[in-house]
Amino acid sequence: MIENIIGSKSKIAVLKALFKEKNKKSTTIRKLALASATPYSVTYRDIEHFMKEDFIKIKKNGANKIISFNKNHRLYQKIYTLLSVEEDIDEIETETKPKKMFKHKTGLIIVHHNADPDAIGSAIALARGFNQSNLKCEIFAPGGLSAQSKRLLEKYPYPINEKIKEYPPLVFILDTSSPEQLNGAKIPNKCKTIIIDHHRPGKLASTADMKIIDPSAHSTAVLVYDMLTSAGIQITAEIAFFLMSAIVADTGFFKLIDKRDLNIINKLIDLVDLNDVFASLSTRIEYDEKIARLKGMQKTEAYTIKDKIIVFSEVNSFESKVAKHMITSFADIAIVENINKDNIRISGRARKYLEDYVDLSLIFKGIGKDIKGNGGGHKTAASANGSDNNNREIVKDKIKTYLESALNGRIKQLK
Ligand SMILES: [Mn+2]
Repeated sequence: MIENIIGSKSKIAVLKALFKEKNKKSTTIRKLALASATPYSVTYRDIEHFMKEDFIKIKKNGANKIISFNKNHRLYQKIYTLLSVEEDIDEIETETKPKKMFKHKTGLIIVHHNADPDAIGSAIALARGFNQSNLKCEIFAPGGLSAQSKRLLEKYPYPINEKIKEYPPLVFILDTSSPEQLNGAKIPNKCKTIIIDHHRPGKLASTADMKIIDPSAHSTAVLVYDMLTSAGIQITAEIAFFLMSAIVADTGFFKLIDKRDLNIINKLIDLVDLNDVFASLSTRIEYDEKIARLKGMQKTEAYTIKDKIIVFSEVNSFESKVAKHMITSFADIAIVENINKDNIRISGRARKYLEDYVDLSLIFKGIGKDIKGNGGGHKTAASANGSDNNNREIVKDKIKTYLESALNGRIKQLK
């Protein structure tokens, strides 16, 4: 019975290794274990089994056991043919050389303006991966990089061009397909363009020569991962770092995650230290903004309407960021002014859950006129700019009155 000889995965692996070695004069169990990627003890057990079946012979040579086939075994030819044929197929499938994906030798990868970790991480992973298949790509970021993206490059530096002299014949567009996102960069018509993106198709999609556009993907990085692995490109630690950073960023630190993300994360996780990824992506606040936040806190005037906390404050810069910071830490509604000699800016923020009760855009439209300027925005985020800062008390009273009616309660100062 043939299954007596090749009845398990390990037996097949060991025999295949043995067939490979058969033209050599001798082999040992240790060598076979290595060649078949099978544990020594399992290899030993299988070899003993083959010996009992009289499929192989073992001679001792000092401490080593020398193994040879019993070519007279009635199944020898059958098994040899079977495993050698399969071996050829195996070799094709596990060929380590990456497939040549494009006939071109040079290409360009363009990313959208203020390139985020998904755009830049995908671009570098693609460039590094293509390099293994002999396509050299430069990266072009016509509208610069975001602060987070710059920090990714501290871990693995990579040259990013903010200007280029000439377009190569092959151009990849990553994480966007809208020309407006390319900061005025014009790709010549003669170039072949390939779009890899997870947003809804923009204008460039209609003229692209090839497009991998999948709005159901959470990041461009997962599309790049699929492209690289299907071409047999090896995912190095560097490629894994950039892809993982892109996935972490675009899933909001794993908040929005699907099976596809999880599968890829699972493949990447052994190659990356997630702490490095998190450290690179963590938000850092500039010194000037920290000072603005601190000053904003010191000048806070706090009120309550029932259980809601409303704060008014003033700063010299970063008024919208200070207001946002306040509603994420202690306030329900924050109104922050930025007063200069000849202009005034006011920023208002409310916690998201209040959008059914207040509409800051309404009140800010009105106060825009009081400060001789304009105002508007959304229900929970609005602003006004003007040139007249003499009506500040009127503005404050208007906001208070509006909030009393919107939140249906009396406003009281908190002391
Ligand atoms: Mn993205």
